[in-house]
This record gives sequence, structure tokens and C-alpha cells, in this order.
Amino acid sequence: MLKTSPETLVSQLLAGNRRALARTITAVENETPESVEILKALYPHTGRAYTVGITGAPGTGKSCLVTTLAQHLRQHHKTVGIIAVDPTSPFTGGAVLGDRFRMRDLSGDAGVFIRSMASRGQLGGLARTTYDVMRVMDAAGFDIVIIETVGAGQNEVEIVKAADTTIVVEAPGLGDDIQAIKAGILEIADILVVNKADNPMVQNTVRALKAMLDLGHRQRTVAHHGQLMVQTDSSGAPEYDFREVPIIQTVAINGQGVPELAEAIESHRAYLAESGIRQDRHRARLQSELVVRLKEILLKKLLDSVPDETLDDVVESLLARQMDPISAVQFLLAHQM
Ligand SMILES: Nc1nc2c(ncn2[C@@H]2O[C@H](COP(=O)(O)OP(=O)(O)O)[C@@H](O)[C@H]2O)c(=O)[nH]1
Ligand SMILES: [Mg+2]
Repeated sequence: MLKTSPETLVSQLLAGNRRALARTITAVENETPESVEILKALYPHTGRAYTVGITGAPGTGKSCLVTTLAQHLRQHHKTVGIIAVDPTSPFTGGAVLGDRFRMRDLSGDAGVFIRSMASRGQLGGLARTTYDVMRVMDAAGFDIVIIETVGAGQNEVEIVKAADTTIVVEAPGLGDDIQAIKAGILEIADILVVNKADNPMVQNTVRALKAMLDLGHRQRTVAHHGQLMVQTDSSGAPEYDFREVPIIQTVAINGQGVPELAEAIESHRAYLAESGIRQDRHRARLQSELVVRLKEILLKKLLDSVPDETLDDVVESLLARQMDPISAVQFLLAHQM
């Protein structure tokens, strides 16, 4: 196979070439040396896509929901990029979605691009790699980029928190408790979805979620004297945000409730834009990305410049209580080449 230069790949991607897009994502996922040049060249073309994160326990119907949501968005002439970070159920292949679901409707559509990502093995961490892939899809011109993750690990939660709108999916019949509460991810939701609303137990789940939201709201109101406060944490997500979190009931396998979900996303998007929160979040996220990248490089530079023996000697001095950790850091900083 002929090797394409990063420049060619980038111009092909920007021109809408799907093969170039697929190859770019692979390069970014594998963190190849070329991917650095590619990401640099793509950055000026990013910042336009609206990103939606979808998380929740396995089996709640996230992949089905992403599919129906994407179909709905396509009907409204929006192009959609999908990133599925779910080791338990590969998105492509269609098997997960069952026969009733026509995955081909999406995969034959030039306005949709689906990419599954393994959740292991990335050097810079899954959250960063996924974020870079989001940027690639953004630069490729998709209007909406949807990221599905299993709401299990901290990594996965970090990923969806980076999205503009975060949806937490719940479903009746997955045990006695609300799965999202167990996983501790309820508080990151901008929109709550109770999927599998065709299940007769759905109202129990909705009631339980409402009770949780009321409780959370009261506590936050008391804690902050009822003032509207939007603070951002390190990932840029607002910690206190008194906007009502809507609960939308859906049946992902037949599309029921999906137009309402799309409306809720649209209304959250308008809220973020009007309140200036979206801009604040993006600023905070870029700031934290900058700090993380700086830390990595500075640390690497320092460690590269200090011989291994010196480092070993310092550790031995610490162990022997001849030097304290603060002085050790000062010593290493002073002795770097
Ligand atoms: N009855 C019913 N089943 C659903 C619904 N949505 C998804 N499912 C089924 O739930 C299972 C898990 O769906 P999937 O989308 O893979 O869940 P994920 O693990 O959250 O991505 C599949 O067998 C789907 O057919 C729904 O609204 N109603
Ligand atoms: Mg899935």
C-alpha cells in the first residue's frame, strides 16, 4: 500500500474522504508519529461539531438509542459521527442491535460515520485518545458527534463529561436499584433517559429518578443559598447548575420518545449557548488540556535529563532519611541538564 503523507491525508479528510477519515482515526488511536502532525493541522478546523455523550449501565439500550437518535438527526439533515467506547458490545457488526434494527440504514449513509474504540492500550490514556478522535470527526465536518461509553469506570465518565450534552441512560428491569446511582454517574447528567419504556416497570424507574433529582436539587439549593452558581471542575463541567434535568422516556428499538430526546438536546444546547456555559466549559477544558500536556512534557524532559543512578541515589537517601522529599525535588530540579 502506498504511504500517504500526513498533508495528503489531512486534505483528503477535509474534502470528505471517508477512507482518509478512517485512516486518520487509526493513526490517532495508535498515537503514531504522523498523528501529531495530523492533529496539529486539523485543529484550526475543529470547534464546530456539537458533542453528545451517552453513558449508562450495560444493557440499558445505549447503542440502540444512539442508532435511532442518529437516524432522527439524519432525517433533519444533520450529519453524525459516532464513537462507541464499549468493550462489551462492538457497535459495528449489527449483531448487538438485533434483526429488527436496520443498522445498514446508517452504515450505507455518507452522512454517518461510526467508529468503535477499544478501551485498552492507549499510551496517553483513553480519555485523551477519545477526545482526539472527537476532534478528528469534528474537523471532518460532522454536525453532531455522539460518544457512547459504558458508565463503569472513571475513564468512561471523564469521556462523556467532555461532551457538550451528557445523557445518562437508565432502564427498568436491570435489578432493584437504579444503575446510574450505583455507578455514581447521575450527577453528570444534563438529560436523563429512561429507555425500555415498553417495560411495565418504567414508571417505578421514573419515580425513583425524580426522587433522586429532587433530593439533589434541595441539597444543592441549601448549600448555595439558592444562588445560581456555575463552577467548573478540572474537566470543565459545571458542578452547580440548577437547570432542571429532564427525564425522557424512550423505546430505542422503535424510536418512540427519540424526537423528544432530540428536542431536549436542542434545548440544552440553546441553554449552554445563551448562558455562556458552553464557552466557559470549552475554555476550562482547553486550559486543563494545556496543563496536562505541559506536565507530561516537562516531567519527561526532567526525567530524561537525570541519570537513572542519580534517581536511585536520591531514593536511597530518602529511605535512609538523609534527605526529605521536598529537598529531593529541589535537588533534581537544580541538577537537570
Ligand atoms: N424492550 C426493549 N428492549 C430494548 C430497548 N432498547 C434496547 N433494547 C434491547 O436491549 C439490549 C441491549 O441493547 P444495547 O443497545 O446493546 O445496550 P447497551 O449495552 O446499553 O449499548 C438489546 O437486546 C436491545 O435489543 C427498548 O427500548 N425496549
Ligand atoms: Mg453499547
